[in-house]
Amino acid sequence: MIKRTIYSSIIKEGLPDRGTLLLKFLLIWLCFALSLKPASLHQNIAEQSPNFIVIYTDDHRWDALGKSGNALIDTPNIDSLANSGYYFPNSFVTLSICTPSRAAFLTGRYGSRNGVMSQRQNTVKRGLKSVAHYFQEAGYKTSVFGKWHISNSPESMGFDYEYYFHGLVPYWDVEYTLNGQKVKTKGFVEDVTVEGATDYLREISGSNDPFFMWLNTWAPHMDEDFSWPAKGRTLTRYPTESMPLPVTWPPDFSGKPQYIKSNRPHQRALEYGYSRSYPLKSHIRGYYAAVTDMDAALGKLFETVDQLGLSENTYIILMGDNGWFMGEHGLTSKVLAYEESIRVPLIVSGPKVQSSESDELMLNIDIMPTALDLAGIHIPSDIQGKSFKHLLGTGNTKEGPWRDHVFYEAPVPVHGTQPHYAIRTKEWKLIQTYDLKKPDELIFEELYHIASDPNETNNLSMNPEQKPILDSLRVLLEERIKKSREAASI
Ligand SMILES: [Ca+2]
Repeated sequence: MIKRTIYSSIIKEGLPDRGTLLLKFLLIWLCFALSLKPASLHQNIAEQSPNFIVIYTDDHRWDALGKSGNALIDTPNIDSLANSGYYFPNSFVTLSICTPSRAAFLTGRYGSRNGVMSQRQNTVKRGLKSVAHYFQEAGYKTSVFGKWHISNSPESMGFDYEYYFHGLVPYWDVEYTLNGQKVKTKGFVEDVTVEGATDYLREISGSNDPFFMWLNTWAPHMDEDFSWPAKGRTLTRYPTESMPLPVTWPPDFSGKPQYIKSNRPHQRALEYGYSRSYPLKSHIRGYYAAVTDMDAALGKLFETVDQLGLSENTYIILMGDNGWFMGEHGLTSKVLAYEESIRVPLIVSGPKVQSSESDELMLNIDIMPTALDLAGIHIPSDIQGKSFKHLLGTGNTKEGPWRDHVFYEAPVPVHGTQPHYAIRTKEWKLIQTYDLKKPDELIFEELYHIASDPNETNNLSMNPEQKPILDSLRVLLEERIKKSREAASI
């Protein structure tokens, strides 16, 4: 078009002398350069693909975070991420245990669809692509750091760089695998993981390729000796006597399925000494200290992202893989469908993400479609999670209402649980427990009014006044259970 303008001006005015022609040409070239350079720069920035760092914290319950209102725990770096980004305090996992939660995140699907429903059923179904595959195909550098806990290899799940350890390890001097080679390390596991990730970021920061990084912490999961050997100076910040005891301690098992009393969920807590306050407080102290040490390590990661000038074009998404009972209802561990187990932190920070908070119900399977959506990559139609890009203030705000409930499935007995499922709305929760030997036979129901009873102390399932809400939640839950069972049998 520019060339055509020059040519037509020459035709119109006849052939000028060489000096005039040269001057005219230079003037036109100058106008061309001045008018187009800023536009093309702007275009480059707009077209630049965003980077992603997804942080999966291990056994990190939603309220082990300063931002959640917990005044005792120190998490300044994650709080700062939450304050600069979007915080979702009503976030849940599809199944509250490490291996299935990771498979759900990777595939955007429930365990009944992706094949991973316990530590033993730990292989993602053949042919299912992970979120990393989609980013890899879109030209992204894909990497994974820290804990890996499914039987499929990182490489087979779409990661082209790996620095990981598998499953249960100590907190200190962990052996990692770096792109297929065993590597001995010294120091606190989260410091080592973050150092690996920041070294990698420095290495690739000069590249034009965008990156998708999945960083998995190990803390605050218990170590292989069932303790939390955090740093000494961190432990001193949490005097054992000051640790808070749960509202639901000592436990009252009325209104709860009685098997949890005699099986591992409660028996293991007794082994830890939770019938007395001091051993329980001592565990809470260790857990809090481990969260604080993990937070400090993540602070170094955030600092490096800033130093490398990546902040403006990098989304940081942080989520817990599942929660953890700290004596609530006389329990330890996870899996069961109570809040402490299934509710986790979720934070999204990044380009154009508003500093805000939403009480919408989110799931770990939403991360995959949301990240793909933010990157402008096509979301596969059979993904069960939903993109919440429009909630972040970055795009379409005209989409319809968000989901009004989340479904939870734990059909395979894990750590002494029986098959159970739940529906959680903003106000209510219905849990159905099924017989161990006859998985179709309903043996117990729990209905909690979460809005007025967040500690799930009063089972309203036998209350005639709540029959209408019980019936409507039953319809929802039983429909979801039917679909889950159908998917699992495929
Ligand atoms: Ca976990």
